[in-house]
Amino acid sequence: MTDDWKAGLGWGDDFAAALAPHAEKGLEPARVTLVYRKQLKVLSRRGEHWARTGGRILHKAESAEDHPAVGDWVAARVPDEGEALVHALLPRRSAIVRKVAGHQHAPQVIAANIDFLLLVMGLDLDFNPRRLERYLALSWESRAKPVVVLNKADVCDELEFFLEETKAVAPDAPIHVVSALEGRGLDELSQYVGRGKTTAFLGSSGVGKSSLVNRILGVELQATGELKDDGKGKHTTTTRELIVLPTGGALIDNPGLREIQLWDADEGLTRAFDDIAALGKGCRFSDCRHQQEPGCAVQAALEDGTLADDRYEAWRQLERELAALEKPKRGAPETKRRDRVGHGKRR
Ligand SMILES: Nc1nc2c(ncn2[C@@H]2O[C@H](COP(=O)(O)OP(=O)(O)O)[C@@H](O)[C@H]2O)c(=O)[nH]1
Ligand SMILES: [Mg+2]
Ligand SMILES: [Zn+2]
Repeated sequence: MTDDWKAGLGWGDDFAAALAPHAEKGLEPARVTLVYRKQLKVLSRRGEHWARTGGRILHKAESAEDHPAVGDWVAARVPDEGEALVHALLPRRSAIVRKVAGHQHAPQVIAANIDFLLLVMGLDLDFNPRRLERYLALSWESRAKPVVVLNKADVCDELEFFLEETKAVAPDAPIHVVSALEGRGLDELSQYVGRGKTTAFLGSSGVGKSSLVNRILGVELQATGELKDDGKGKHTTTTRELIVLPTGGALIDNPGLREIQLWDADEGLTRAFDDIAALGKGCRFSDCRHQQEPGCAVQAALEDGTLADDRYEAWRQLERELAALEKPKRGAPETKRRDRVGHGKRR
């Protein structure tokens, strides 16, 4: 492979600068395509092959966030054959982080260096503005650009209604109404996929993520499924893998995450609910929590109907979730709040 493989995957000056000190020691750039416990698959000048996380990373890691995740660019020792050894993570342009599933109190990086996060909802029973708010908070926090995709337009008689509902929840993100089945609106999506870009598809199982991927690429790359009675797709994508496109660029057809629990997403929440944030500027107290405080502009907006009750309740719910994360339970390991994405120049 020529050096071109990196550019096709979004390599840029930021990563080159971060790699420089490692390159002096003979390390090379590679991109993580798959994580399976301590075993990694990476893409390097050699193509795709196995790699291991080096001891230095494991020892220095303060949390799981410091371990390689799918999409990470790393500095690695790459032998001509056999396993590579990953020595360092290059600062991330973006990181999608959620709370690990279950009771454990810890962050988990779902994917790194994603440029566009396509938030897919079905215009059938799947449509749920509350879930979209959660996705948006996750996206804004991650620094990946959210794009709302309303799929299955072919089964929907009330497109205008759903579009208005979506705009109310996602005023700052582009919204596309598409049908993977009929091929409608797919041209609009191709701007987010391709050479130099990394794209992730997020959405419940059965909303048509794999169908969209296949239609956009024009090849049957991913298995798709008929809906079962419970509304779930049959062939659910189970591994989170960075798929390198023949045209350059990469994508992740995410498994349907059953539930997204936010982690440390204060900024993302503020951005996802910027209507409430804007109202809050008019509150009498600057630390107003918009509950019972006198002179609360948010409560006033609720009363005169400019702010919808369910929107306010959704914000409260997510805010409570984040507040609960701030106070680890007694005995839980200390987790530090800190900046997890690099501040390199964004493209
Ligand atoms: N009517 C309709 N069905 C679709 C559309 N896109 C996908 N489907 C169907 O929805 C089911 C789940 O699709 P799939 O791509 O596997 O969803 P995924 O779980 O999100 O990857 C399959 O039976 C698809 O044929 C669409 O635009 N319209
Ligand atoms: Mg799928
Ligand atoms: Zn207030």
